[in-house]
Amino acid sequence: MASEEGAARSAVYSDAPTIFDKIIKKEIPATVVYEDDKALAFRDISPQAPTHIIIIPKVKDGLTGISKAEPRHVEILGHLMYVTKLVALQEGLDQKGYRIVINDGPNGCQSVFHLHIHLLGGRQMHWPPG
Ligand code: DGP
Repeated sequence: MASEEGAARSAVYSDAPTIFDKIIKKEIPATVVYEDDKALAFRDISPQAPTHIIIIPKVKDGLTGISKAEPRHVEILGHLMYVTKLVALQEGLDQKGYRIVINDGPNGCQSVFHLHIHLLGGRQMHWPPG
């Protein structure tokens, strides 16, 4: 079993601050590739592709995962999608393409309960995904 899958299986759902809050507050290091007033993008610590970037909202506001989205989150969700496109362009992924992923819950392999978009690129992706 991949370590990410093991982490997701043992993850306990919580609305408590996560490791991503420490990255937002610069309490732990991360390789940040994009930042604005609402969003932060940084390289995944356990990359699953040559380019693997995590895009998050700086304010979680209850958005522990996409399944918790409410009407008030529509604007930030749209912003995060647009930021993902900007980061893909910045990373030179736009010519050959890329994949974006949002894991949700145990079956979705979510291990960090702060909504995040995975941007994966730099290799051929396969379908169906694992
Ligand atoms: P998910 O399984 O969808 O919840 O993805 C969480 C991702 O977060 C996973 O791919 C690894 C990444 N991650 C976890 N902790 C850290 C960290 O401390 N730093 C960085 N850069 N990434 C992390």
